[in-house]
Amino acid sequence: MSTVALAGGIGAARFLEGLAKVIPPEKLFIIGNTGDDTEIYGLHISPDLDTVVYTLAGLANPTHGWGIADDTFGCLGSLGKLGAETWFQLGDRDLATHIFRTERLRSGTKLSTVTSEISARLGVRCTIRPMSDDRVRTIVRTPDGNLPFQTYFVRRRARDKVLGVTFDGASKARPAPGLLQEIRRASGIIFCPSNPIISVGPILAVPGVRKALELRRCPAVAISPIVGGRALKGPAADMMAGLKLDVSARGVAKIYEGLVDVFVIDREDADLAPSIEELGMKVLVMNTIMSGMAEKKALARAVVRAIQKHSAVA
Ligand code: FO1
Repeated sequence: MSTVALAGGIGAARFLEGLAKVIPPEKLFIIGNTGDDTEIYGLHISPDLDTVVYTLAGLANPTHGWGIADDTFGCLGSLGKLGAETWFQLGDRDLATHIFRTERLRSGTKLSTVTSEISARLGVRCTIRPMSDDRVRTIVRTPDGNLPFQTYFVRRRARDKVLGVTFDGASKARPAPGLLQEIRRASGIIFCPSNPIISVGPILAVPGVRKALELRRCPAVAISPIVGGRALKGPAADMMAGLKLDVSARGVAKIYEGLVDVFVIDREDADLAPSIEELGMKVLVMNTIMSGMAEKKALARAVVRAIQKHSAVA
């Protein structure tokens, strides 16, 4: 039996780094968001999958959280001189991953297989599975029109007002191989501290995933990515405000209503605990700011303990 984790990018990767040190990594099945995948220079980029893989492989750029540490940008510089657009920072070593992935996909290999190949070859012992092998793309509705996620987020620096978010292709996407079975057989389910709208939202939009989580036979624990009304990383707070959602840990808990048994909030938000418990969840209050490995492991240990405790009660 595995622990199944639903993951976006940087926040999830940091948490998973700790988790993979407190449980056997072979028992960790990570479901990754592919809604923010994109095609650049004809290459298939899977930013969230790569962020998780690079982090667990110990290769991630510590400053950005995405990309590879100490990467160089020679290829991007040359592309710029040729007049190509270079708003998406693709490092030379990172490009090798995208070239490898794209070549394998073009030869008919599924994204889930390529992801397993990349992670195994980089020394990652957990399973990292895209939510689907089918194409799903997050589209952000703004006053300037519908923008593909990376255009909204990187090219336009997340400055547009968010009027809505949709997941193009999600309604016809099939869950990746083994994904629903892993959720059904899991000993614990974890919603990583990721953006509930654009990171976990696309995973839940894949037909069958939400239902499997609702029918879970094990405890599910979520960690709030919002602390003190601010996002730990990325545009979650602005997005939630644009969508007229309550920008707080309770707002995140509300999105996960019916899917989660224990909700982890930061000490700073302790006063929200009673109103979150009204949603039918137990609340765990602790430090959720992962400033170093000690904090990552402490948070992971607390989540694992919450799963064990809740399994004993259920
Ligand atoms: N994020 C940025 O803010 N600027 C970039 O130029 C950028 C490049 C990039 C390249 C590869 C990759 O895997 C991720 C990259 N990211 C970049 C991060 C990415 O856009 C976001 O973190 C995720 O899509 C949101 O989870």
